[in-house]
Amino acid sequence: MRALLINPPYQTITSNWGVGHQVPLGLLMVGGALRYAGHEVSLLDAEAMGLTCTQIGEEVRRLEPDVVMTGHAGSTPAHPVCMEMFSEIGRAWPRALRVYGGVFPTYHDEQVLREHDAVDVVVRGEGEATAVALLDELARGGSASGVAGLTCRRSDSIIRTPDRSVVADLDAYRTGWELIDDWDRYQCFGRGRAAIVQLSRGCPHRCTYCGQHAFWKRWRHRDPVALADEIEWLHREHDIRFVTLADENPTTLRDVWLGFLDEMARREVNVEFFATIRATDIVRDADAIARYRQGGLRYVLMGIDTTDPAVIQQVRKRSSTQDDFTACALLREHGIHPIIGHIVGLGDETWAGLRRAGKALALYDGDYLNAMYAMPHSWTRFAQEQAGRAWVQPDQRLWDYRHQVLEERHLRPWQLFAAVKWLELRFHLRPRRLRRLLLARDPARRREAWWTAWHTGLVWLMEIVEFVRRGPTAGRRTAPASRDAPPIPRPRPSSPAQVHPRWTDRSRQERSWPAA
Ligand code: B12
Ligand code: SF4
Repeated sequence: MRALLINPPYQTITSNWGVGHQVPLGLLMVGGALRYAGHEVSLLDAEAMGLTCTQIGEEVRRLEPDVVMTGHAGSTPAHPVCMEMFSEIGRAWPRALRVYGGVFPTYHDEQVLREHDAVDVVVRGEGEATAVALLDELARGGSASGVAGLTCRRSDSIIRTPDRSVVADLDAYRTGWELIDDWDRYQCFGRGRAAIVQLSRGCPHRCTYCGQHAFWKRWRHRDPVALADEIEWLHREHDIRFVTLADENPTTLRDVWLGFLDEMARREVNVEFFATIRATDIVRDADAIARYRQGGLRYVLMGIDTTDPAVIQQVRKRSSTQDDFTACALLREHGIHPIIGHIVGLGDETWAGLRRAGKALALYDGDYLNAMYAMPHSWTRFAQEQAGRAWVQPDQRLWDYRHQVLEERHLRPWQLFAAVKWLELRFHLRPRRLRRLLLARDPARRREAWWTAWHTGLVWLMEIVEFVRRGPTAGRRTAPASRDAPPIPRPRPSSPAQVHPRWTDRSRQERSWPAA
């Protein structure tokens, strides 16, 4: 079967002005599995190429695939543009089966099929095995309804086939790196070309606002040596210098985590890492933080989430302010940048509470602050607990952690927005932090810090511009009438952009991984 994977044209301020576009790992993993099973696969990264839906439709008509597949990392806010894109593809090339996967459609499968004729099949959960089974079945002349792990239409009804069990051996599948035709599109932190990989899937914790632990069902890990081989190969073949670990919780088993880092250190590959790690695990590994650094770990995002001990309890974070403080200090001492993830709106926000949070965050003395808003994703316990709270943001495109969605009793949306911007500014302009980063002795480090300061500043500014532009609609109160999903606004008109010419280069189909 000829499958076309499309990274949808979902654009964010954080990607366009901040960290940059990153490889669509979910699609690459599905694509690798399909290629390995003998299907012909191509990737169109419409996000990184800045394509419009009309241009995507034209490409699809030209390529005449049997199946078009999409899904996006920013799954909930990307949903409206995925639907707009599928509708356009339906008009341009109606013969292709349209398959949709990822977090949001997994939890809203029936609703998506009910509301959108443009979608034929929703793949629930992990995509590799289900996508292969689906295309194999279609190649045999069968139908989607005979394949486990998906939701589709049969006659006039929507059917959910039985759940598929999770992939037990993560090394059994390989990522379809050869689907990427221009690695220069993907860069991070001013370090050059960047990739994303997973050492593990899942998380043993149960924070109430997070749905990722349930999505992957249970924690599993790859062979650390096989992953180190793959990263070394990416560096050698594609000059990858920066790698993001997409794991929810890579440190779950200390031996596996340190085994991976030791393996990277032994190889002395010039690759640095970004990972999201719990403060409690950093404290657990206090005697081994030097090994984190030797393995190439450079940026650590810690979901500190709140500086209020009562809220830490309420969201079942299973950590403490002391852990958060100690973890930041440990990382800093070893030349690793602590990025503090702070969520606004988990509890009731007040001016006094936000002032206290600002002081506490400054005390932690992390290098960067990633301030986010609480999202009431329907599949989380947090959403159930907040069921009575009104939404100030019904536009699903803005359910992206960067916009307030839940109403605050004590603060109006513009007040909360101003407070968050103030929190970010105050944190990033601390003299101690500025001296440490921007005046670092090592010129390469200094350059990287200036790059990051510039891009962090741009995101900060562009978010203010966007808030002001949205004007009065920036925070309109709506009752939480439906817990299904917010209404989807009418698509915006498309803007012109170029189709990247190299995408038509079929020779890359011949490249394969691994080399050895
Ligand atoms: C790495 C990462 C990023 C990176 C890179 C994103 C990228 N281009 O890949 C960066 C930092 C850029 C980023 C940005 C954002 N991210 Co992000 N990100 C992650 C992270 C840490 C890992 C994602 C990942 O690669 N997972 C591994 C892959 C293999 O999983 P997957 O994509 O889900 O794919 C599997 C299945 O879902 C399924 N599947 C997926 N698509 C499809 C399609 C088909 C056809 C099929 C069959 C199957 C299928 O099969 C895949 C393999 O099993 C997760 C948190 C986490 N630990 O999960 C958040 C996460 C995905 N991000 C999230 C969000 C919201 C965003 C932003 C919108 C935030 C913002 N406002 O800027 C932006 C989106 C911008 C963008 N252009 O991507 C949310 C999504 C939540 C939701 N339900 O909507 C997550 C879950 C974090 C969270 N806090 O909840 N992100
Ligand atoms: S927030 Fe992090 S630690 Fe908590 S359940 Fe989600 S992935 Fe696990």
